[in-house]
Formats: sequence, C-alpha cells, structure tokens
Amino acid sequence: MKKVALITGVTGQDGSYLAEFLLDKGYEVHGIKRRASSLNTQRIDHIYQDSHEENPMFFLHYGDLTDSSNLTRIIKEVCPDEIYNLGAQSHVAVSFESPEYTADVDALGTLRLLEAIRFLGMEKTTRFYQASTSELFGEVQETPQKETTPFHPRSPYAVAKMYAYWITVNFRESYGMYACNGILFNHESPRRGETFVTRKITRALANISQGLEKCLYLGNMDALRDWGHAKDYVRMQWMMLQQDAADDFVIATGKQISVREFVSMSAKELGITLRFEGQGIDEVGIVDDISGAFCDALNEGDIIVRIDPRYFRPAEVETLLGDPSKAKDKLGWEPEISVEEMCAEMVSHDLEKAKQHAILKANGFDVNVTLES
Ligand code: NDP
Ligand code: GDR
Repeated sequence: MKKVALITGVTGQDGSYLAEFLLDKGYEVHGIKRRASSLNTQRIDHIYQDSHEENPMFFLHYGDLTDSSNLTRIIKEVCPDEIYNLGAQSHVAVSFESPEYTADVDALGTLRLLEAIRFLGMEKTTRFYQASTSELFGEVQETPQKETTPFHPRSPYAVAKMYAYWITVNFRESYGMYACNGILFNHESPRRGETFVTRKITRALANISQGLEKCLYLGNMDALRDWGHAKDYVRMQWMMLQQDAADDFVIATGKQISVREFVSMSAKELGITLRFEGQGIDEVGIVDDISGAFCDALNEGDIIVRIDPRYFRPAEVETLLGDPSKAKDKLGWEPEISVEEMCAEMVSHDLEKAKQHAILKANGFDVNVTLES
C-alpha cells in the first residue's frame, strides 16, 4: 500500500528536496503552503502536478502553522502516515526582529500539529518528525555536540525551537506517539534561501565576477559552522521515521569551517584568490590573483568583501560542530556530499544565473540583484 506523507514548509529548501525524495519512493505527498501575494512555489514547480492529471501523487494545501483549525482539517483530510514539520520562521537574525511571531510559528506551531494528531485519535498511526536544530546548543557546553550535550539557546529562534524539541519528546513520552527530533546542523544547497550566509556569499561573488555588484558585506566572519548538503539531510529525516522505535538524532558532518573560509572556497571556485587584511569591522577581502575565465569585471587589488556591523547579532553562536556517531551506528547514515562539493555546486548555479543577468543587462534590460540579509 502506498504511504501518505504531509510536509509543512514544503516550499522551503528542505521541503522541496524531501518532497522529491518521497515521490521517488512512491509516496503520495501533501504539502502545506502559505498564501502569499506573489508565487512562492519556485522550489517545487518542477514536481507540481495538476490535479487534473491522471493519478496525481503531489498535492498542495493552503495553510499556516499559526492556524490550528486549518492544520486539524488538513490532517483529517489527508490522513498521513508520516508528518514532517519543516515549516518555520527559520532565520536566526530575523528572530531577534520578530521574536513573538517566531515563537508562535516555531514553538506553538509544533504543539498545534501534535495536538491535532492527538485530537483526531491518530497518535498511534501517524509518525511525526520535528525539524530541530544545532542552534539549541548555542553557547556550546562541549565539543563536538551530540544528543546528550546540554542546550543553551542564544536567539528567540533557538528558544522557540527548544520548546518544539521538548514538546515533541513530551508527546512521545506521554501518549506513546512515534515522534522524533532530528537535531540538524546547518545544511545548504543551490536552493538555500538567499539571506543565509553561504548562499549570500556564493550569489554575491558570482554577481561580482560578472560586474553586477561591487562588494559583499558580511557580519561575523569568524563564526564556525558544520555545513552539510540538504539532500543528504532529508534522506536522514525519512530514515528517522522508519525505525522500530522513535528516537532523536544529531545530523552533521563532523567537520567545521569558518564563514571566512567559505568565502575563500567560493572565490576559488570562481578562479579568484582572496587575501584578508585588517581586523574586526575594518577587515576586508582583497583580490590577490585572478585565474577565472569569467572575472573580466575584476582587477587585482579590488576590495570585494567588507564587514557591515548591521549583520552582527545581539547574541552570536560562535562555533558549532556535530558528532553524528549515533546516526551512523544506529541508522547507517553518512553524508555523501562534502562541503567543497556543495560549495562548487552552489557557485556554479549562481554563476549561471549571474551570467544570464549580465547578458540581460548588457542588452539594456533592468536587472535587480540587490542582496539583503
Ligand atoms: P526555509 O526557510 O527554506 O523554509 C521554511 C518553510 O517554512 C518555507 O516553506 C516557509 O514558507 C514555511 N513557513 C514559514 N512560516 C510558516 C508559517 N507560519 N506557516 C507555515 N509555513 C511556514 O527552511 P529550511 O528548508 O532550510 O529548513 C527547514 C526546517 O529545518 C526549518 O524548520 C528550519 O528551522 C529547520 N532547520 C534548518 C536547518 C538548515 O540548516 N537549513 C538546520 C536545522 C534546522 P514560505 O516559502 O512561504 O516562506
Ligand atoms: P544560522 O545560519 O544562523 O547558523 O542558522 P546563517 O547562514 O544565517 O548564519 C551562519 C553564521 O554566519 C554568520 N554571518 C552571517 N549570517 C548571515 N545570515 N548574513 C551575513 O551577512 C553574515 N555574516 C556572518 C552568522 O552570524 C552566523 O554565525 C541556520 C538556519 O538555517 C537555522 O534555521 C538553522 O536552525 C541553523 O542554521 C542550524
């Protein structure tokens, strides 16, 4: 019998990869998307199926994690075997600007889903995956971080996700629900939102190489992260729901690099060697050498990276490094894509876009490539 999955956050990075993955496995996939004034389905347009097609396997429902009655109705209609709660206000810096909304969506939204499952009497038949995060570790208490490392969240986002983590554990313990947390470290891809740091970097450097922008402005370049590829991580989300008993797992690569190193890695992909000079807010990234075929707009000595204190956070998470041993031992999961391969894929994707924009611009079309974070 075919399985039915419901994904919140289906229009996001992970939601789109997970939907693809589950469709490939023969699932009937339902996704919840928010009503927006413009289209927000770019990441899933390629798998969209018109409901008039024969045997459609992919369905979209309007909904919002702040709306209990809507969530309850969708779950009742869809009757999912598995629910993946990926929907969230997922930007850490933005959570300092909108803390109450972040708590409503990320913390209470999770409770609303769990309560809907219970209210509908589906707690023994529907499995639940919660998108937990390495941000829970925040001010890290031990390195590397594993499932038993104490939490110390450092942002309204992380505090909201901490509630979501514990309410998921609580429903497992209280009602015997198959509910589990994937404590995922940062994962990226060409589909990563443009204001997260990796994508901001690959996009800006690609644009700079084409003369579409002059400089990349960043915040804390010393921050260290354990970056993996979203494709590897959604595979693990599914694996976590296929076990005999629900459990929580850290998903990470076990390697970390700094934001600065990611900038250098991306520049290298474009054939640019960068030299960093100065300290603190005066640090700059200078073009030291150019070998790339697509960097006509650049000269040696150009400053193409600067610090803008606007991107510093009220409380920063300086370092995160995960220990995925439990996932490896118990589930046989290992990441297949390295940070270098991921960076190359992102740069190549953004360079292609930048080249298209440059051609449009050269032919008199107005192209807006402004970056905000
Ligand atoms: P994205 O920001 O790319 O996607 C978030 C999704 O949530 C989007 O589909 C968005 O819709 C949707 N959403 C936002 N607000 C609401 C709401 N009020 N109601 C319903 N849906 C909403 O995130 P990712 O795909 O990168 O991450 C997926 C999940 O994993 C998130 O919960 C995130 O916090 C968590 N996570 C991510 C990590 C990462 O490194 N990527 C690491 C650890 C955890 P729209 O498209 O309309 O904006
Ligand atoms: P993060 O990802 O906060 O780890 O949350 P992000 O890419 O936003 O930041 C990573 C690190 O880079 C530093 N940084 C900047 N960040 C942004 N966005 N823009 C900048 O200009 C910039 N300059 C430096 C940040 O300060 C930070 O230290 C992501 C999200 O996907 C969460 O939803 C998820 O839970 C965690 O990863 C794990």
